[in-house]
Amino acid sequence: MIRTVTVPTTPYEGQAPGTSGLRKKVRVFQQPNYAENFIQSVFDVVRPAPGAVLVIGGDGRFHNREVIQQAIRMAAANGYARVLVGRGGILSTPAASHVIRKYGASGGLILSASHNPGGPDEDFGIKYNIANGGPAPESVTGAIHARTETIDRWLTVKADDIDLDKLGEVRVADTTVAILDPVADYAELMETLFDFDAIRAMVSSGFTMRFDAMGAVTGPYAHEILEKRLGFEQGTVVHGTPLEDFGGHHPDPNLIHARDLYDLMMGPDAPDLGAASDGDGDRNLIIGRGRFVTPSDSLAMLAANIEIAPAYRGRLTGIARSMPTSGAADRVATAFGIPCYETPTGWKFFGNLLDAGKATICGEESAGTGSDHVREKDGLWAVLLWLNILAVRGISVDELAKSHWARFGRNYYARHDYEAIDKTNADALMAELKAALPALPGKTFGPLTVAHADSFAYTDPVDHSVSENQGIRVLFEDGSRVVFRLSGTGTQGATLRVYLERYEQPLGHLDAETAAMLEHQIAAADAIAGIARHTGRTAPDVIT
Ligand code: G16
Repeated sequence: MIRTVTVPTTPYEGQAPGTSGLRKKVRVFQQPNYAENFIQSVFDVVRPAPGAVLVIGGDGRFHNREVIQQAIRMAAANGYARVLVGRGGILSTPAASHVIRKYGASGGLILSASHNPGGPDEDFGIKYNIANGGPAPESVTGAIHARTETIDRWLTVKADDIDLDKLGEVRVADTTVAILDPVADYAELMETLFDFDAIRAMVSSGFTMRFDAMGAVTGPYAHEILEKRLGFEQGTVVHGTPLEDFGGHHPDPNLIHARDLYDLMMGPDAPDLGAASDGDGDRNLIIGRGRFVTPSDSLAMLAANIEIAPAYRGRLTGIARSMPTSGAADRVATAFGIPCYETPTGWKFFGNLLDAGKATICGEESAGTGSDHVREKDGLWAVLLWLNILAVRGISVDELAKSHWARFGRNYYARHDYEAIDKTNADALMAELKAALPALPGKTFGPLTVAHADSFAYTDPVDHSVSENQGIRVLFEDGSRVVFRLSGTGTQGATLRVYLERYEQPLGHLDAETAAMLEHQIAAADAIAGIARHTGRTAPDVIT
């Protein structure tokens, strides 16, 4: 059955070409043909071969089920032999990545707007992952984007909605649709990576934790793995039922949106470990009793200890981090004599490095950490690796952080976000900044002198593709830096992110206040970019 397209706008309008997925308000997605245009554009670009398998799942947010039913009919009309769907339409992003790999699927549709809020007036999203389980690379997302601009029809079959809550197989036209347990394959994979016995022993000797699933997709995974398999007492997992609106919260595991967890961890009743994950389960937050660990530090600390976990013994070939992520991981790589790759922001840039065995662990400042076990960042995986390390080393998070800094030094780090600013002003700020780069070296800002300033470009070491304009870096002579980028994931106006970093030697001030340590970098960032002048804002909305 062929449907003619009537939607006047192209789905991607307003999003940069190459953005991994489509992310818009639910109301936008509810327009007739809107999601269908995007899904058909994906199918037109990837052209499923005979026998092809497609995975479909999402984070359970509002509008998930409607789009899944439509996507199943469209997959049938586009010739997929088999479609694998998580029960209830649920699959966390890392679980979807694993299912794609395990069952040899040609790709998958993941329905999520990640950490953005959900509900009728909030956000929705769809992204396509390729056969390696990872986000589609820019060559594919660019082709999908181009196709959305010319598409004039989409294909579907006439079939009723199927029961998404019943495990088993049904036929939709000539396609077999299998409803899978969304947790089972993922939980089994985790058991092969980590020393569950060591963690169980630590739990039975009194180690406690709180895991905040934030009303989002990781609830069922965390109940099964942490409470059922590892023996943490019931109630360890809070907000563990995926809700269409995430209980009205913003499922972003940071110090603003996971404030309750932070307060608990800083108070007298703190358990040994506090952790949280986001809407689709790929991000993580780690807080020890009285000790918050930045995502950049978490990457470095996990990398330095990853060989403790059984599946990684003798296997750390390299580390990869996104450019705005702090250089803490680089110190570990240097000490271990292995490479550390600096990629643009976006998990898709890690795919080639992981496929080629050049990197074993990857991470980003935006609270994503993962390894070559799947091709997405993985929130629960990071929590389990922390647990495995703490269980074997027999120390607390705070002790581990302090011993890490005493060995490698500490990268003080903060990100300042200016949210929902006018897009024209944001573009003007970035354009002016870029034009000013050549004149910056040698200039001084308080005690800081600019050593180097550029617009970050990346050449993929595997396929040699080049990605330009990936953020502005200003490096100072003392080794500190500021980085400026516009977010690619916001759905309202523009979000300016300013990343601030300063390194302190092992014998320096290792336990100082971050804001005080970054005082000069903060002042320099405003002076260099004219943030207040362009945005009218004198302070960031969010500091992480
Ligand atoms: C997505 C990507 C991440 C990336 C983040 C950047 O995260 O998957 O790899 O770090 O966007 O966000 P922004 O452009 O807003 O800084 P997620 O968790 O939203 O899928």
